[in-house]
Amino acid sequence: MRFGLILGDQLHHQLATLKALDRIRDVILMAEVVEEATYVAHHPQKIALIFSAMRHFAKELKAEGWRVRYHAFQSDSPIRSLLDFVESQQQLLPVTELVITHCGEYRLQQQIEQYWSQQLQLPVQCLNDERFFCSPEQFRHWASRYQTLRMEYFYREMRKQTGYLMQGQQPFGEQWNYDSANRKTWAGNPPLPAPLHFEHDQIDLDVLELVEREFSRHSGSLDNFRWGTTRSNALLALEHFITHSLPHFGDYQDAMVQDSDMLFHSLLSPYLNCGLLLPKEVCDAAEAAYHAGHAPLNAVEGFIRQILGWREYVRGIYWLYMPEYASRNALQHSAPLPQFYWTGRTRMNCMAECFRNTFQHAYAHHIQRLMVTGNFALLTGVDPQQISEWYLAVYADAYEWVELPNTLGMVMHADSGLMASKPYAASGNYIHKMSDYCKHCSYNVKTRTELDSCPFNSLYWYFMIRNEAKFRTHPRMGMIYRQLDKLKDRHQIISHAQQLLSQINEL
Ligand code: FAD
Ligand code: DLZ
Ligand code: SF4
Repeated sequence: MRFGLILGDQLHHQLATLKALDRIRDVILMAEVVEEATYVAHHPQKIALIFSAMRHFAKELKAEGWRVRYHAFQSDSPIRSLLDFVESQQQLLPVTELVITHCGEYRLQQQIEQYWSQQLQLPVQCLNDERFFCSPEQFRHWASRYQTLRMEYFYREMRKQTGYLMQGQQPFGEQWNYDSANRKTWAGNPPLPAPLHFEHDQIDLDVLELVEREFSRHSGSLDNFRWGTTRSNALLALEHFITHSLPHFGDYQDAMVQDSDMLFHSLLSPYLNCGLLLPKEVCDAAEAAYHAGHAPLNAVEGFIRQILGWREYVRGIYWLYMPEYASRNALQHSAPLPQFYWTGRTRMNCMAECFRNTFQHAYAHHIQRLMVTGNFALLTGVDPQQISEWYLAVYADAYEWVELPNTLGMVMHADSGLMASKPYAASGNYIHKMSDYCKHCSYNVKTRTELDSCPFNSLYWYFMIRNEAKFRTHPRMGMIYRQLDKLKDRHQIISHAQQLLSQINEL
């Protein structure tokens, strides 16, 4: 008899573990455990989504004839970790081997490789995770051929490999990337799709009650929990996105709007990351919408690029450079994370809006993460590990393999430009251009050094001044430094920014 351990982010019926095992002879193990639920202070909605999706998945496996041993969460249980659970089952059943699919996170994969087999006195077989388009080995091979690992070149290879939006070796529309067409602001038209709500069944209700009781000290509210927790609901979410939002996804991809939390984004990342959806079926559905004339090329290309390009690329970077990647800090940032990242209370309206979305829905769309909360952490020199822990905790889709490269590489420029050739630093002007947040803010986005000036403005220039030695000669940043040279209030900017940094929790 073999055990197959299935993790909370491996909830797919075609998982390699299930394909390798025999439903009559072998036993599936699944466990809700303290160690996984608390290695960061996960948003309660993230825990509820994972526990409920795990319970539904276990029920489906049983209905298909699998033998499943499931450990439901108990805070006082002696079973604290996944290893404890495997050990406890080993006492009860004559097991000869443990089979797992490669973990998403380095932390757990290392534990398994380093000591599980020895501690259990059991062979452990680790299978490749076939849910992705590109394996870590394939990515390593791709990376070995390039000096700089730009996403765009990786993406083009993946387009050729999969044939998405391709005519032979050439892209549809003769252009690989329609990003420049995807920068519109949104002022009420076209209307936003109605958000999708899923009825809670008894499993959801039990889990919501459990999470409320056990994890209420974690930041974030359960009140607006509206994630689907089964594969069939995740498929409905996919259909809802393709029908209502995909046609506008491209145009408004970078827009931000007061009180509009999702705009035309898909909200599919939590399902993709926990296994309820496969990236291939999501890209297939988007491409089919293009061929059916339902969505334009800029939208479909933009969407497929996020999944086939960015998502696969960040996973490749993660496995190529871990564990050393996690401690990178090229700009030597060490400031503590401001308290308002956990409370959401700040007078900066753009930040408050992103925090509201985050804590109400365990969600924020990409540009909120990158250009508002991320940009602020970059400008204020927050310790990359602290901001990284925050992103890993607060989103329903957060797993280290995708969160870490986005945070260290895209947001914090902590990997010396490995992922992003220049830092994504921006002043209030960018936020003003891409959103209506500044209209609702008590700070003034037009000034730099007044008492009520937008903090992003002086902090932006102070960041450029602090890092002048690194960036002045950067080929894509020359214009910024030419602008800086023309500023007459450089000294005031420095003292204003220093003043803000000294009382950052008051902003
Ligand atoms: P959409 O805008 O609808 O995009 C479609 C899909 O493309 C997403 O579902 C996602 O699977 C994929 N995608 C888009 N952008 C990225 C990207 N940069 N990297 C990887 N996949 C991408 N995404 C996560 O899935 N988990 C994380 O923990 C995570 N942490 C992030 C941290 C930071 C600091 C930043 C800047 C981005 C992070 N992202 C993360 C990427 C991105 O913000 C989310 O994937 C996206 O906001 C999820 O919302 P959506 O499903 O509505 O995405
Ligand atoms: C994120 C998460 C949480 C909150 N809880 C569990 C759990 O109790 N049991 C489980 O198997 N998985 C959980 N997960 C997902 C794991 O953390 C994830 O599988 C690992 O980080 C490896 O990617
Ligand atoms: Fe944000 Fe500045 Fe605009 Fe206020 S004025 S919303 S702080 S960018």
